[in-house]
Amino acid sequence: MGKAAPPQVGIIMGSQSDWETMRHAAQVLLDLGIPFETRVVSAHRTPKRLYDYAASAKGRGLKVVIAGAGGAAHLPGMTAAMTTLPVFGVPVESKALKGQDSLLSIVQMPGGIPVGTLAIGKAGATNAGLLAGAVIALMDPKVDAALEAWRARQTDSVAEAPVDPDS
Ligand code: RP5
Repeated sequence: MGKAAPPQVGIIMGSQSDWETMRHAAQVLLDLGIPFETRVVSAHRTPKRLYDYAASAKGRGLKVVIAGAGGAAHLPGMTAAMTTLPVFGVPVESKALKGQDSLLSIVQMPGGIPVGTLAIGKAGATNAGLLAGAVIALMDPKVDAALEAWRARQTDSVAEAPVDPDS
């Protein structure tokens, strides 16, 4: 059996509870045939794990990091502080403030340390996967074709007129 391809995208999240959201980024990468890894890395509960992950990401061959977190969501920003890889931040919907806290924590980065911030929740995770795919597609024609096909399937799936769900 051949060796598995090394991951090109790292999907990290602050907690196991974020996986329900972040799995939508993983699904897009699976659809596009991009090898990726998933890790729970908390800026607050496992700061050393975060340091080690971010500091080693580029050297290990990752091209993009997708970081999802909720509440006081420091994970994407702290990751971006320690790597020059593109970092896409996904605000996870929090219970108390519906993810507005997550969004504001992630989006308001100081100039010089960029995080590409997505929408709150599933849409943001899906789009983070697509943006990571778009970055990899610049270097990989197979992924480019898969991304074009993904978008074409989506277009084809949109009905011309609404259907009554009861019929
Ligand atoms: C953040 O706190 C995580 O990213 C998560 O969204 C939130 C809640 O974490 P749990 O208490 O569910 O582990 O660090």
